[in-house]
Amino acid sequence: MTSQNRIKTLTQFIIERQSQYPQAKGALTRLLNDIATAAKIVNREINAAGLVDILGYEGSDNVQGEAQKKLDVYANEQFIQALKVGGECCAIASEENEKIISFQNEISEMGKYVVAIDPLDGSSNIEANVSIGTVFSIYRRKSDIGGGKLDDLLQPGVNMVAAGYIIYGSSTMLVYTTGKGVNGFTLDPSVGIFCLSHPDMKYPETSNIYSINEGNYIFFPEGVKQYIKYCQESDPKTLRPYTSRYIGSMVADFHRNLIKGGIFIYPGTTQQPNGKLRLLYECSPVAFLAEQAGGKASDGFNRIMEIEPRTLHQRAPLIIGPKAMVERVEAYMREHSPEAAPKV
Ligand code: P6P
Repeated sequence: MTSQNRIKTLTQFIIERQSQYPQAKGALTRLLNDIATAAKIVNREINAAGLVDILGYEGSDNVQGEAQKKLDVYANEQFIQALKVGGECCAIASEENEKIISFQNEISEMGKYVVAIDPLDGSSNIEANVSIGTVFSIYRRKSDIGGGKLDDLLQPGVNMVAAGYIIYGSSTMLVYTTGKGVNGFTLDPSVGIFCLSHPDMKYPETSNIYSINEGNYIFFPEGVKQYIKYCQESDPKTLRPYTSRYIGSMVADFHRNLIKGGIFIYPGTTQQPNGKLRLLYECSPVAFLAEQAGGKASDGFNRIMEIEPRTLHQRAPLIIGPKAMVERVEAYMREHSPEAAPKV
């Protein structure tokens, strides 16, 4: 096998990249590997879910008031456990937990990082066998000793050290960035190793996919309605009418649009002015990835990564994709829906 097509594993890649940070001592490397380990365990259960009685409801509700599926609970437990024993993380914010989980054991209290995570996004699709995902973001702690604090988690996206997602689909992939580009790794389930399959991921130059739940059309701001009309006009030189693709699983929609090109919009509506998606562990991590892939992420008026979170489960409108597509939506929002600008 010649060197140029030798398989590069996630572990090899992370260690190689660590050498680009002179001050790095391996903590982030170990943290990313802890996340990858938990992802492999969750992946195994998701693939087995159809076989054993793990589908259905755990019987409890999470902080969102959503009935928790067993896999939601299982995934949350796996990531929390992996990060707790890994010792590099001193606190977690999870979609499944109302408050932060602060690790008080003597190893984790020395952890330099905190993690915000949606352990299983899109879980309402589990029974339909639609791709679902884990989304995570990593920050340096601000506090200096002891278990992590709420303030360690309430940081804007520009402070992020790393972000990524795992998509559990026809194949399982881990896609992440540490601020030097986006790289995708596909799991070889026969040996349980993530292998580099999508180096240096970038949005395609031209894109013609738009992803939005048009069932909410009547609740959209006028600026979004005008943009949908723009997508549906016929103009072959700008590849319109665009193709509508929306699967109701953000990780799957985001991943497809990153690879094929396309914009994903979950706007604020008259019913939910801040939209549905959570800033800390959904919008900010994919915003970091989008920017690193040459794209843009906005709430319609502001850069997602500059929004200062006030609360752990705060929502934000999300318009994310190739820069030109996002900027067109922002122009429509400024012209037709200035009143929708989030009150900072
Ligand atoms: P709607 C899944 O529940 C989720 O949080 C995202 O993964 C997805 O993009 C969105 O909600 C779908 O929401 O209102 O279109 O069903």
